[in-house]
Order: sequence, then structure tokens, then C-alpha cells
Amino acid sequence: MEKSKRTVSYEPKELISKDELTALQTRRMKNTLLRAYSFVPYYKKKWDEHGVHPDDFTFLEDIKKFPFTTKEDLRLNYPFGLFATPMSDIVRLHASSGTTGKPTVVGYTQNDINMWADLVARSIRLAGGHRGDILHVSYGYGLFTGGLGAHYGAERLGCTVVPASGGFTDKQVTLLNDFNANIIMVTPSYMLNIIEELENRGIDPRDTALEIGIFGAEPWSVEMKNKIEEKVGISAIDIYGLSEMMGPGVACESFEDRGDLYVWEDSFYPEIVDRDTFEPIEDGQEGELVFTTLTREALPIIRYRTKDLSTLYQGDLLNMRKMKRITGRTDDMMIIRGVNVFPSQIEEILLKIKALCPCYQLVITREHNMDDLSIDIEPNPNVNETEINSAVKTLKHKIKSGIGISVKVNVKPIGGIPRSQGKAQRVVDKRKK
Ligand code: DLL
Repeated sequence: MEKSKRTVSYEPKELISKDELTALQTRRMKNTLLRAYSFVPYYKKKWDEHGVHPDDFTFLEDIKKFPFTTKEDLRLNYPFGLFATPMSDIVRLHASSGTTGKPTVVGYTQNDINMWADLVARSIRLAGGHRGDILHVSYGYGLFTGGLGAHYGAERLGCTVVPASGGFTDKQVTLLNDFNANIIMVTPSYMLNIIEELENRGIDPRDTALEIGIFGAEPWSVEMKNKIEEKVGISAIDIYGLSEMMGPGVACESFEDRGDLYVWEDSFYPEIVDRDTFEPIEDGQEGELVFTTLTREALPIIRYRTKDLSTLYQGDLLNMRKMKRITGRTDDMMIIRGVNVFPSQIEEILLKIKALCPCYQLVITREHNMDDLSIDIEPNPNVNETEINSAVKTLKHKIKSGIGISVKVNVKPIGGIPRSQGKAQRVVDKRKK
């Protein structure tokens, strides 16, 4: 199917009116609160201490009376303490490995798995996918929700799924070529490795059958998106999700209304709160995304603080609101000599410099109580020394004038920066010893 001929079809559930949506969300939210209070002792205790009860909820804005849930709450209840169903009803477990401490464990009933598959199928459809597409999944299969989440959703839509998982990039390229997949689901950073491997084999990525890439699981700048679209000749669609809500498919960009993502508000109620005070803020302003599950049976989560920074607003296509592409996470922010810097700001500048390869790492060090940021970069192949020196100069200058910090730049040999097979590690913090 040619890219230009793709159309998106919608199901009645997605075309719900604003009033119907509000009524549905209110009903589902009430059930979720009752479920959490009745079946999860941790919520009961916390809300009793806080002086709130599900009876205090009548309208959607009443959700603001309830306390937030954080990753710490999940850790404290490791592994199954927040489950609202007996283990005999849990058919699947996933876990996300944090950088410190215990992983957070999430559980699903059969209904949860079905709902998840429906929402991922809906996301792939919104991204332009159809029954009959050959869909290559390079998100990792296993405890990470990416692989199996994408897999079940793609099958639900009726795609032919290639469950490649992450890694073995040479094999991925062979499969992509031989099976003629027209959709790929993968992290944007791993897509860069696949592109590199194709090029190493002398294959122009534009000559593959790929038409659509559905990328997520990590922050990626608009520049990265443009670069992938240009190099592969595909539509690079953004998909968002987190294990605490279910996995991929909480929100997705539309093929027909490009830029930003529609939130599946009939299943997840989004709020934005001030990143410092945690006070709720109006649509249209940036802050931390907070979600409440509306249909989860096994793991109802109320007002989960994601640490992801975004803005909610009403799009044109659906009555469910849109969220802006994630600009960063509150815990991603680096403070370099008093200046707040997000890795995405550096990526935006770096990717505009043609002589540099899009793989990079930011290294933070501390000397004499002062933090320093250096950027490890690789040049593109076939770039000469003069061009590299000029690219380094441009990079330093643009970061100084755009962000206001001085950085060191280390040019590594080609292949010198570790390639990701899933989520890329963009920041190496050498201060933590
Ligand atoms: O990354 C689920 C997922 C898999 C989403 C595949 C999309 C595709 P976790 O491992 O729990 O779940 O990590 C969730 O990843 O809070 C964000 O910080 C980040 N993230 C996910 N999608 C995006 C995106 C999966 N599209 C955390 N843009 C989230 C930016 C994203 N960041």
C-alpha cells in the first residue's frame, strides 16, 4: 500500500462526543476509586489518613482531592501489594527496571490484556496501519512492556507480526529486507542502529518496504524524527506509554493530524500539575503529566506522577485531548553551573549539524564542586577532518548561544559510542560514585 493512499478509519468509541466522554470518564473513575479503596489496603490506609473517600468523588475535578501515587508507592508495595485482584486472576506480569532499587511490577487480568491489545491496535490504526500490513516489532520482548504490548495490539488489528525483539541488528536487517515489513515498531535510538546497519550493507533505507515507523519508549526530538523520516522515507509516528498505566498505547500520534499525540482518555485520565508545587494547572500550560487508570482491573492507579513533562490541549480530530511530545522528564534535567538543561535541547542542536552522527552521549563530571558537561560525538562516515573541526566549533557555539553553557566535545571514532538495543542511555553521570 502506498503511503499516500493510506487512510485512517475510526471506531465509534473514538468519535465519542465531549459530553459522552466526560460521563464515561466520571463513571469509570468512580469505579476505579471504589475498586482501589475496597481491594487495596494501601490505598484505603493512605486515603483514610488523608481524609478522603470515594464518596467524595462526584465530578471529574474531584479527583484533585486524592493524593498522588508515585513510583515509590509501587516500590514500597513490591512486588504485588497494589494488586486489586487475587493472584489467580492475574494472567501476566511485567516489570520496569529502575536505575536504583527494586523494579516496579505491574499485573494484568485477562480483561486488562484485552483492553491493552485494543488500545495498541487503535494506536497502530491511528498511525495509519491496517489489517494486512507486515509489522516488524523490534521493541524488546520480556519484562519490558514494549515487545509484547506492540505484538498483541498488532495481532488484534490483523497485521502479520514479525516478533524480532531487540538486538542482533544484522538479523533484523535481513528480516526487514526478506519479509518486506511496511511498519516497524522500535525505539527511535535503535532505529538509528538499524539504519546504520542497512547503510553498512550498501542498502539505501528508502529502498526497503517500510512506510511507517511507530517510535516511543524514550524521549526523541523533532530533529530526530525529521532525520529518520528523511533517511528512510517513512512517516515517523510517536507512541507513548508507561508500564504503570499498562505499557505502550496510552497516547499516539495520528497519521492524519501529525504532531503531538492523542491521549486515549476513555482509559486513562490525564492531568498536568506544576512540576515544583504539584498544583493542578490549566490545559495549554506545561507541567508534569499525571494519569489515573479508568479501566484497569488488576492494578488501578490513582493520580500517578509520571515525571514526564508535557502540555494537554484539545486537538481537531477527536474529542479526546492531545498531549505535546514529551520534552523531557523532571528527573532528566541537568543543572550545569546553575543552568537547567534537558538532553533534548542538546539533541535538537546536534542533529542539525550535518557532519555529525545522531549517536551521542552526555557525560557529567564534577571537579572542585563545579559540574561540567561534555558531549561524546561521532562524525558521519566520509567527513574529513576540517569538516569535523568546524562541526565541533559550531556545536559548542550553538550550545553556548542557545542554552547558555560551555561544553567540552569529544570526537570518538566511528562505532565508539555504545549503540542502544532498546532505550538509549544518553546521560552518563560520573558524579555519582
Ligand atoms: O517505555 C512503554 C512503551 C513501550 C512506550 C514502547 C512506547 C513504546 P516504561 O519502560 O515504563 O514503559 O517507560 C515509561 O518512557 O514515563 C517516558 O519517560 C518514556 N516514554 C515512553 N514513551 C515515550 C515517548 C514504556 N513517546 C517512560 N516519548 C515514560 C518520550 C517516552 N518518552
